[in-house]
Amino acid sequence: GQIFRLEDYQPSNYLIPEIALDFRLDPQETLVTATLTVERIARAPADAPLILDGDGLTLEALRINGEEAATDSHDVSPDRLTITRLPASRQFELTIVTRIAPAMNTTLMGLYVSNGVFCTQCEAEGFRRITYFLDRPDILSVYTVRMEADRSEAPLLLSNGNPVEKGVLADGRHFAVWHDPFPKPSYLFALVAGDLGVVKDRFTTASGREVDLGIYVEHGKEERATYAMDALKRSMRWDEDRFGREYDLDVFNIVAVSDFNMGAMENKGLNVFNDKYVLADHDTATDADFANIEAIIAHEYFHNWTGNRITCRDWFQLCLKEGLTVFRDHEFSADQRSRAVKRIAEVRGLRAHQFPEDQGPLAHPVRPRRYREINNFYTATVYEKGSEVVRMLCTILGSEAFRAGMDLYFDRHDGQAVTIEDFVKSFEDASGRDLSQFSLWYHQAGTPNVALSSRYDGNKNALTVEIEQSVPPTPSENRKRLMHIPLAFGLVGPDGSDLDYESVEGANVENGVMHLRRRRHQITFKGVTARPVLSINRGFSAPVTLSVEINANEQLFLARHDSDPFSRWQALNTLLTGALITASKSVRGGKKPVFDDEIISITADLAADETLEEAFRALTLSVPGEADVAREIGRDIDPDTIHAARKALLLAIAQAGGETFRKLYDGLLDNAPFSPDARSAGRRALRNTLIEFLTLDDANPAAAYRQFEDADNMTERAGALTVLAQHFHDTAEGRAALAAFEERYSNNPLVLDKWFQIQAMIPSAETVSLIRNLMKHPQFLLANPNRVRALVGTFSMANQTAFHSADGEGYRLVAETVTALDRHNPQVAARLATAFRSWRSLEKGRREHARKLLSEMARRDDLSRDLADILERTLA
Ligand code: B3K
Ligand code: ZN
Repeated sequence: GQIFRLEDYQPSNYLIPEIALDFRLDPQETLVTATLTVERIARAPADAPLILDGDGLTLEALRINGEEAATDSHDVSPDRLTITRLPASRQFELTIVTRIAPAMNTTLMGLYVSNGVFCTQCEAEGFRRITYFLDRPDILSVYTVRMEADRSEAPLLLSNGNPVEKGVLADGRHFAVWHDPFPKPSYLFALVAGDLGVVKDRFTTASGREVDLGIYVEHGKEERATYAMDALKRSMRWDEDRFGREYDLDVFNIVAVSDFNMGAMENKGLNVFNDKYVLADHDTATDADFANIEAIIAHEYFHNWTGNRITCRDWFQLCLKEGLTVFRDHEFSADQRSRAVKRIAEVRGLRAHQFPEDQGPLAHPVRPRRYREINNFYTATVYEKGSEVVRMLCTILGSEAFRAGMDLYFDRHDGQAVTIEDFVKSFEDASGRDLSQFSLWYHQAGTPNVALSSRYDGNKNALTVEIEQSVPPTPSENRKRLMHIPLAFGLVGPDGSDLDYESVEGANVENGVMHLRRRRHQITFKGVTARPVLSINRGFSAPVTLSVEINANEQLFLARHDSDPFSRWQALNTLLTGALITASKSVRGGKKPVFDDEIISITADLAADETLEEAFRALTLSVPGEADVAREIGRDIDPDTIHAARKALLLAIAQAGGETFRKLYDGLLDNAPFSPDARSAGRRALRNTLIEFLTLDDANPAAAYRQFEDADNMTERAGALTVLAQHFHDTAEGRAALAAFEERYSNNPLVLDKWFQIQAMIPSAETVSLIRNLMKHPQFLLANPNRVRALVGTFSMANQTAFHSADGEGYRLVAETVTALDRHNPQVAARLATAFRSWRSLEKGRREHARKLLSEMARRDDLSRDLADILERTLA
């Protein structure tokens, strides 16, 4: 397949300042008439051909300046329309008529039908499935969209921008016209037509613009969209307060659809959402669902400035909008909830998803230099590491200079399609700092490692820290340059508060941050009056791995006393991970795992410490996952031994917690009516963490079953069901709870997804056949991405023992699903296939099973470009 390279970027010879689209909507056969104002740029030769992108299109008619185009003036295929004979004038009009079949479109890219609703998804390259176009983000056009449809099938007709006209037509049809005054790239085009219910509200912007807000959902589900509406209004206000960014149209609409390839899409003025990220009430959604809805509503809304008003020059610049917008939504959630808890969750997510990507065959820089299929680059690296890079920029510059840089960026580039270089330059110019070494974070793949040791000289009152950075090699990048790594730190004194120092040499140290720029630094702090414990990478200021020479006592000290809550959690997490690695080695050697009493007791102590917020205590009590431990072990992994070690640790904590945990659990029960706020969610999180220990300590499912039955909200109901499925799936209680849940929610596919998910995680030799059966469940549909992700996606990502089962049957299940899915929906198939990305780090038997299946899949000659690309890179 063709490889696209950053260095080959060429500006287009033609621009399309305006486009009028006319849709005769029909599920089987939709006619699309696109009228383009085309402009040849001044320096292009007059005979430059106009090459328009298509994807599976049928051309019905082509007119140039209103005249039918001669057959020898152009060359057409489903994937391309090349016009070689064009008017001599620099500006002319093209009319293109195409015919498409939305109901047959299973890829969920372009125009398709979901549950009877016409909707579109154009990012990255879906617009070319609607009409021939210069389908690239640096072509910005003003859109006018006219839609015509059956009035009873599609009473609602929406597109980008503001509504301008509507009316009734003959034969039970009607039409609407929308106009978007802001020039935009084709990937932000959207249309929705169908019969939906709506929640309406209003928002007045800081400068007094009245905005009509609408969230469209299936009839009867309107109540469940009220939380999303609230989150939207809070997002709009926050972007004004924090970044000075106001909304710019008279309407802002969100539509929830049930068939969607990802979370949501930021189309200008018309966001389209996976209904999973809109619909919530306490009976059907967990606190995690509420938090996700809040974050994704905010994310898509924030794109209006970071992505839409200022967009990407080309798809290599994807992180320009995604990394930045993730940073913005993280900050929003941190302000709405607990900053420390949010930060810990972000770092756990980064380590679980981005680190394995960066450390495996699919590693790529935050700004990639080449791709075969751009849809495979909507990755944790582009999004999450991209956000970490922006966070570091903020740490390095300080929040004032950071804000000045953002303001300059908005000022300078509003209405443009730009690059990462333009973005970084705004910060250089606003702050007067040289960010060239810092920019390597965008260009160099791999997770840097920082090795560190320290010694204290009591006679001289001096602490000396030796630091060395290294960046591991990644595919096609062997030699790495030295990075600028900002490490926030503290010198924690004997009473737990940070010690001062008089002077420092060996590196630039300011505002509690060491700036590493060389391979090695020897940093000496003078005037340190007592022996400190070094707390390093506070708040996870840099996305690196650490190799620190620090003994367990110092780590325990930090877990109890560090003033930075993130670092307290991190210290404990490091201890627990270390204990699990040692324990799994014991298991592998046929020995019984043993755990240090101190580690067990501190975990129990922190959980019970009422001076800490409940959500934080729940996090300290969540033992690192099996995948976290596997990642730290890094090679020759045997998931069964990790599972056994972790189970032993859970038991040890459960027994140590005993009565204390029971009292704590009972004390957290409150009779207040349900509220999704952070504090209440924290209490539920802690209860859910405790119930696992209580049932393990009892060796009996009764307590979890009671919670399952008594729960008045989904968080506690699903939490209890998870514990039952994880540890007691073959007991009467386990079976009864699963059956009751299925029965209660049999008509709600989004909730049934939780039931699929919880079963997909059962650590049992029977799980593969259980999943094969569940795939025959009447509510399971291979065509629906949410169902596939809930059942097979969860299995591959969150069931270490069964997915990696020693006989290779887990791999076979996923491989078969990927192959079957690839024929309908290549994007989701390719994403599912990334579950194999760490196959080389497994022990030999499993590695061989994975290699065989991957090679078999790769040999097929009917693979999509999406899947072929993932398989090829995974095997390379
Ligand atoms: N920009 C979209 C993602 C599009 C994915 C295309 N394969 C959602 C988001 O990041 O906000
Ligand atoms: Zn985004």
